[in-house]
Amino acid sequence: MHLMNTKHVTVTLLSALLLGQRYEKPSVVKGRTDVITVTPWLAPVIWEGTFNPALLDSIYKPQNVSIAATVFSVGKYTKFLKDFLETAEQHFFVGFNVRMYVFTDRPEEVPQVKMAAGRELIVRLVPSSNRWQEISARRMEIIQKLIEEELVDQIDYIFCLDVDSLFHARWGTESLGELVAVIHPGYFKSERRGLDYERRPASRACMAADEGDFYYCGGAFGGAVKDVHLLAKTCRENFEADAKENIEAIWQEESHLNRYMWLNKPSKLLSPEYLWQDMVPREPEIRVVRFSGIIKNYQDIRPNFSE
Ligand code: UD2
Repeated sequence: MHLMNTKHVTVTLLSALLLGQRYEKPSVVKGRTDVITVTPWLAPVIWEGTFNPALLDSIYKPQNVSIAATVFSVGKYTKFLKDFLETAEQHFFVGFNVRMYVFTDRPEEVPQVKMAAGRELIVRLVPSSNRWQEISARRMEIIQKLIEEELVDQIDYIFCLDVDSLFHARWGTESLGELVAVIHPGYFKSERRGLDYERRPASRACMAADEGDFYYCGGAFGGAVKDVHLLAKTCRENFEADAKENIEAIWQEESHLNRYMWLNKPSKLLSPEYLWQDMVPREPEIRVVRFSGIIKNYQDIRPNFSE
């Protein structure tokens, strides 16, 4: 962390000062009116048109923030890595210190991707599994350990991302916050009863009919490393306690994450621009797709398709 040289910091501070004089004055009456930009607990919701990227970067640059990202690529999912990593280089925190962690059981299949200065690709071996549900859910345990063993006190923020996805446009400093959740593209206009939470009281992920703010993605979440550590640890413990009682939440760790975010409100929400799904038709509120899940043939890539 804080690796930038003095010349870089000076240039950055100068550009921040210049920018301070140049950008358009914010209006108190103009802005997005087709979507909410703040939640009832006063967390901002980030959409295109709600922020000035250059201004935000000029605020964060002098702080020399560092960002880790985790991506799991187990079994046949290694085939998604090249496009994921190459597009991350084009759009994900460009110009900032980034550590990209790839967790895989097939390190020999990790492509060589040229990383820009200040950005590092780190490959870690994880066991394979013949259940996709386990691969997906076990991410919480690995993220918890990663933070404990090497990120805490070294890295400021972390984002945990699905690999079968591509970046198409900027994902940057506007997304930084203590606890950050992405509103799921499949449910962003749904009523409570339409949100696909775990509903069985036997599970620790259970949400009652009168609970829930939004349905959040398991495929992208993040925040300050300490906050994400608590989230990962809690979801892992609840998932494991459920498993001991032979219950697995409907959407594994995503269901537990949703329960966690209900009890511990995210401090920043990212609109579905930050994890769209290519198979979902675009909605008028989505002016930019920044990151999206590609259409995949589950039968070809999952170790256990039929379950
Ligand atoms: C959703 C969520 C996902 C997870 C899952 C429920 C989104 C966009 N995706 O996606 O995050 O919550 O539901 O468990 O919110 N993986 C492998 N190898 C495998 C299987 C999975 O590496 O054999 C990893 C990989 O990083 C993948 C992720 O786990 O992106 C999630 O698995 P998925 O994409 O198959 O799950 P999906 O599409 O149901």
